[in-house]
Amino acid sequence: MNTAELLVRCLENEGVQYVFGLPGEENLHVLEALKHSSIQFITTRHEQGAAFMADVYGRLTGKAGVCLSTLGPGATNLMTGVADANLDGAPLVAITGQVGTDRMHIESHQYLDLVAMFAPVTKWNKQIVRPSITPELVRKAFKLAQSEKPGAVHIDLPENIAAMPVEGTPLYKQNVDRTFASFASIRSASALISQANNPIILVGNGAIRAQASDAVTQFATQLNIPVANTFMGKGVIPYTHPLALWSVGLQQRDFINCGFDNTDLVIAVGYDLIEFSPKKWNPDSKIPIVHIAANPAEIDSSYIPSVEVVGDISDSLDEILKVADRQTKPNPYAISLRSNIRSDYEQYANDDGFPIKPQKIIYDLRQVMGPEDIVISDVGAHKMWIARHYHCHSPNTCLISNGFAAMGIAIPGAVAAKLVHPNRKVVAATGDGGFMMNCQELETALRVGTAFVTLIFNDGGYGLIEWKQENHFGKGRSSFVHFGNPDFVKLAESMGLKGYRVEAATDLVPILKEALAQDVPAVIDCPVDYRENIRFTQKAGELNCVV
Ligand SMILES: Cc1ncc(C[n+]2csc(CCOP(=O)(O)OP(=O)(O)O)c2C)c(N)n1
Ligand SMILES: [Mg+2]
Repeated sequence: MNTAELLVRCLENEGVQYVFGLPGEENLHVLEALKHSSIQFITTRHEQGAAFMADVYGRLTGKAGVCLSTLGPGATNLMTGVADANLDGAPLVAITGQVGTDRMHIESHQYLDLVAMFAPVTKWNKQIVRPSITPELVRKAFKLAQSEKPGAVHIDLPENIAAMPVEGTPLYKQNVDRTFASFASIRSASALISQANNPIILVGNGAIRAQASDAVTQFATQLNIPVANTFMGKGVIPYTHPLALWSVGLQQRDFINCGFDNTDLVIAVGYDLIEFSPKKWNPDSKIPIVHIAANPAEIDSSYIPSVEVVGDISDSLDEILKVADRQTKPNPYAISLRSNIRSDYEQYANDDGFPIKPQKIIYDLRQVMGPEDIVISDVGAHKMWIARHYHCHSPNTCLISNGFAAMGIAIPGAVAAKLVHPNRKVVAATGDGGFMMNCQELETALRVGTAFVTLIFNDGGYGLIEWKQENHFGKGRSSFVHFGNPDFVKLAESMGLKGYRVEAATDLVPILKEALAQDVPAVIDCPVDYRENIRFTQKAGELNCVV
């Protein structure tokens, strides 16, 4: 056995199903070992695609997604997806090839110090400097990647070490016990929650990672406290629940911000500050906070919890419920807020404007998707609209990158989602800019048999940036954001995919239905009316929170 084979045995021991990657001369031994393993290697068309696939696989399963590249240029290409996983709290293990240890000290073809390069975008990373350390190193990599808060780790394997003979077996995987919050913190939290007149629950991706959505729903229902979720907390409570206030986190104010203006206690559950700065909802640091999470609170001058309940989230919520004593009358303000948010959403149901308003595109998308089907959003103006208008029945059914927020994640992410859930419908919702960053992975999708739909919000530009420029400098005063597009239908067809073009608002639902029924990946070119962006800014500016 050589080191590469031992590495692959260790990956099998970790339960790895897929390695996403792109071959190179420096990882021949690893590829050879993978060929003789139970692991399926998914060859991608760009290393970034491989990393995004591993990223979304990790987010959906809680198990580290694994991606692989060669040294130098392969590794630099991999980095964006690795960074995305790290800042989004998705468990990921990146493996790079490397020159032999005999030529790292001199100027060497394609050599970059990859341990130094990946250090800022990972939780931990190391080079395999000796064959015999492989089992410990791999076990440590997976343990760190998958433990709270999950993220990316990186293993660098020099080619001469990969080929060296070695003896060894993978390490036993210990079960990590859940940790529970102290009674003192449960009691203090219960007292604050019992006394508050107008509390609001703010849920983040930590609650999704901890699979605490049933506990959150029960907690909110029993204590009658409204729930807002961050973009990455979607589905934690069904959007149809009478206490669901849907998503919060836009840069500008929205109805939901009125809820935070009028609260006297925020109960933050699995809330990651990276997504939505507390400065946006607690600028004067006056709102008392109860922090309920697996880890202690991050430091932020606007986030100084009165009490930190640190431990298993579901257990903490159940324990607080046993002690908390609140009158169970629904809060009339929260109810009226919900009704405003809902009617704003419903008003686009029959909008027939063309190009189609983003609110209507998303309304229609929700109509054709089942409760467990999955939308992967890319990054841009469409993401903001998806965050605001696409609502979920259950967790991990609308994935948004809101920690690193890298464009180009949707198509590779959809490949991973379809591999994890082959029986669910999957839609990659993307801007035309993000589409052109990783559309090459549609060939991967066709080859590996992941038939999902790519829905392009076509505005001929970097819409979100145009929106920001107009917010900043005034209407019509944007620069460097427009571009031309290929014929997306022909592009899809040239790749052996199905292509559709939306030509009227009423086309979208039938096209979506037909596209979702295909057994090959399908691409829908949907013109979008982004005049709604600046209209929304104006409306939000006029927002008056009446209590
Ligand atoms: C890789 C990367 N590059 C640049 C950005 C900055 N950025 C955020 S949104 C955006 C525009 C996105 O354009 P498009 O994909 O067409 O979506 P739209 O905003 O038009 O809906 C840009 C350039 C980013 N987030 N990620
Ligand atoms: Mg665009």
